[in-house]
Amino acid sequence: MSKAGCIFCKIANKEIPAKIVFENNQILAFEDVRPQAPTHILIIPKQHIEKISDLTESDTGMIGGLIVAAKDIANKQAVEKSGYRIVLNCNKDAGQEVFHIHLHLLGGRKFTWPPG
Ligand code: DGP
Repeated sequence: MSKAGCIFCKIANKEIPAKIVFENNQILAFEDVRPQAPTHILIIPKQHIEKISDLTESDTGMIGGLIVAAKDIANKQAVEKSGYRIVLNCNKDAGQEVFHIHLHLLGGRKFTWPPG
């Protein structure tokens, strides 16, 4: 389930600290250490999966759970009315730095489109 050396597995296992905003059996959400917006939360599965392109059919429920958790957290952080963005980077061209699947929940400012 966990991968040695993975920073997000270490956060999920409470081996290194993070500002946790939500947790259940499958999912952990915590503040991004380099926030790009007033609200910047990372939502991860506790199970180690490196990237979106590694998902299989059996991960459908888990991925859906990440999005529902993001919606609930957005409500709690009071950004649902102003709006928010959910970002999921896959691989190098998208800027994925940490190879453990994570949603970025970004809110509290206006975002541009197309993204950079
Ligand atoms: P990505 O580029 O999509 O792989 O985003 C990785 C994000 O993870 C980036 O916004 C910074 C954040 N991050 C990296 N290391 C840590 C950490 O140790 N703690 C926390 N809270 N966030 C981290």
